[in-house]
Amino acid sequence: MTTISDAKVLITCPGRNYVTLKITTSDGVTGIGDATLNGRELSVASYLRDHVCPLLLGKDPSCIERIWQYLYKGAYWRRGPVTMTAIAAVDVALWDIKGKQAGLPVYQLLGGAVRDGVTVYGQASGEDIPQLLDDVGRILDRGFRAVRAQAAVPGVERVYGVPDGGRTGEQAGGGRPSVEGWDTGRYLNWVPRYMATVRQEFGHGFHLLHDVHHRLTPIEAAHLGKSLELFRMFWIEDPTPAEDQEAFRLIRQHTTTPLAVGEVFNSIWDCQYLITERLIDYIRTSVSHAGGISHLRKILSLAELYGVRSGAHGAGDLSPVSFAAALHVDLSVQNFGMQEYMEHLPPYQDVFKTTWTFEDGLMHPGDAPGIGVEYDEEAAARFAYDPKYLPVNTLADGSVHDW
Ligand code: GCO
Ligand code: MG
Repeated sequence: MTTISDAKVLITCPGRNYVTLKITTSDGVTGIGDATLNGRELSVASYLRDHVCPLLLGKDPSCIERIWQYLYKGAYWRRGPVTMTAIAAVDVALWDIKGKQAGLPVYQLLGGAVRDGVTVYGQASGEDIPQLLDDVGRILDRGFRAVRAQAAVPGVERVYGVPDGGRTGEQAGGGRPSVEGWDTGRYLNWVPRYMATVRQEFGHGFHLLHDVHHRLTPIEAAHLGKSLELFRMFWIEDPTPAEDQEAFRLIRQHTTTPLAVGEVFNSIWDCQYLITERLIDYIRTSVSHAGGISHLRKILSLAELYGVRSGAHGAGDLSPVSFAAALHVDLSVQNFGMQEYMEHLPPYQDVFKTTWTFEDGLMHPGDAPGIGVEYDEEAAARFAYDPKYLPVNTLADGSVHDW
């Protein structure tokens, strides 16, 4: 019988930190999974290295669901971002192995493609409205069919989604977490103004999205949703901190702007209420933070019953392995909605050799057996781990606000 003969954790920082689990079988097949949890990387690395890798040795790598249940139920302590990211890394590595053994890309093992390609949204931002418009134009010129728009808010020093120094998607920094400020009133006043100019300038022939990043109260989110209705958003994302799920009922009673949530969720139990009560339109859990391909597929099957579509998180702090895995899932589920694409920062491609393609706004994971990403360990060794934190948000009186 083929068994797992090695499982090791690899940490590298080609532009940003990535943790990768590499599993090797007794007949020499390797598989990789993303274990990156931005700003808390070493806790997942330790969870895997100290508690999971030793348990994998000798197991049959073909039993993906059985190993998943063994790790989930066997730990006794359940859920949480660290546990579920670690389990996800094992799961994706095992799917990668199964694909390579079968000589098939993973999406074929999941039932095959239900669409030609995966619609992804590009990221546009600006320090002011002219800059934002330039950026939206640039993204549309590249062929994207969907754009997320985020602009700086006058009077607020730094705002989520507007890169400092032009490194789109990089928000973590060294030393102690940087402190950003927040002002809900200014934000609520400003967003409809810039969305109006985006639609005036570019029309309605593309999907427009926006990430609120958990910053509003339910009634403020309801107000934002109403004020954006004319601009027909594809979604507004994370309008409120989603621990309070009943809040979405209030938002929904007031607005027809579609709602997306879920990037900080890590299990089907976090999604169940919002889906079954039809309080959201898109569920944004990711492969790598929600238990891997096996678990995400269960979440999306539940969502399909209730007309909720997928919208997987695809920030640059999820490694190319995670992004490729998401493309395989997106291609194979009927209730796909939209995939975020935050384009990894160079020199990531020194370490991660990918096979995905982008054409005319659609992505495809490619037809290489497995996930379609190879990891260059020699190159990875050149980029040492670099501790970084996400920023913290405070209000004018110094109290901490959701970032
Ligand atoms: C998104 C997300 C990210 C997160 C990041 C945190 O929609 O892409 O909100 O930008 O902030 O993944 O590590
Ligand atoms: Mg987000």
